[in-house]
Amino acid sequence: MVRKTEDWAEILEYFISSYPLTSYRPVDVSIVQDNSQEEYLMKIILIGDGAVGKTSIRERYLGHGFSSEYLPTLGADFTIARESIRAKKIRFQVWDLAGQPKFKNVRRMYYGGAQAAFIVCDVSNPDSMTHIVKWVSELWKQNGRGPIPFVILGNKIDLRQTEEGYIDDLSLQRVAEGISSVTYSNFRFRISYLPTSAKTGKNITKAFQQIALQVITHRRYLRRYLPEVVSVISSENRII
Ligand SMILES: Nc1nc2c(ncn2[C@@H]2O[C@H](COP(=O)(O)OP(=O)(O)OP(=O)(O)O)[C@@H](O)[C@H]2O)c(=O)[nH]1
Ligand SMILES: [Mg+2]
Repeated sequence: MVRKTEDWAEILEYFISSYPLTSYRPVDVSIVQDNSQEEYLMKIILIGDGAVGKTSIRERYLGHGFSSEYLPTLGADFTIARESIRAKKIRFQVWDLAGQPKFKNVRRMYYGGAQAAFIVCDVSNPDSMTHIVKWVSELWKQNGRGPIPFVILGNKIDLRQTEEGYIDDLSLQRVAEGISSVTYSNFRFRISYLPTSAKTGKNITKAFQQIALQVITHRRYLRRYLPEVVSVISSENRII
């Protein structure tokens, strides 16, 4: 049976009680900018339950195609990827974390300094959606900066043609909107949702472009309203 998303009121309460506005003081939200090339470095992490397709999304994004074999990530994998968006050059540090519960302790080591995350669920696995809140909590607790933006990806949409019991886009859209109403009023960033398929490539590039925009917009806001928490570091590691 597909579990629906009626419990979001409860989950949103949890967000508010865990992170009241007054508690929001990230230590640093720097983006490293290499002046000569005007390149922004962003640390992005991929999280979500085991087997939802995080590694497949990363591989597809890097142009490495798709494999139907499941090789669980052990701990974390790291790659660099370049993106260009609105005349800005972005260099992503993409950290693909292991989703299996047994890697929880190892995983914690890789959150530090992340600017944003993809929280991936598998539209054919309703549990992966109900676990979104668990991942948000881990993300915000472990990254060292407090509440940071994320994009929810509903992956494996290609399976919808062949399987029953999938999660529909509207449910995930509602989850993102529900969380957004809280994050926007408290922290001035919104959460977005995108349906993806690592198998067909649907929305994979768009997802990375969207997350870059989210980081840039959030940083702009913080720079204006909380300038003490924002720094831009040049390629020589000088704060500029
Ligand atoms: N049909 C379909 N299968 C997918 C898609 N993405 C991933 N898969 C399959 O799902 C399985 C798990 O994919 P992975 O990318 O290894 O999952 P993961 O989230 O990295 O898993 P962990 O590393 O254990 O956390 C593999 O068999 C993939 O081929 C997709 O978009 N469509
Ligand atoms: Mg993996």
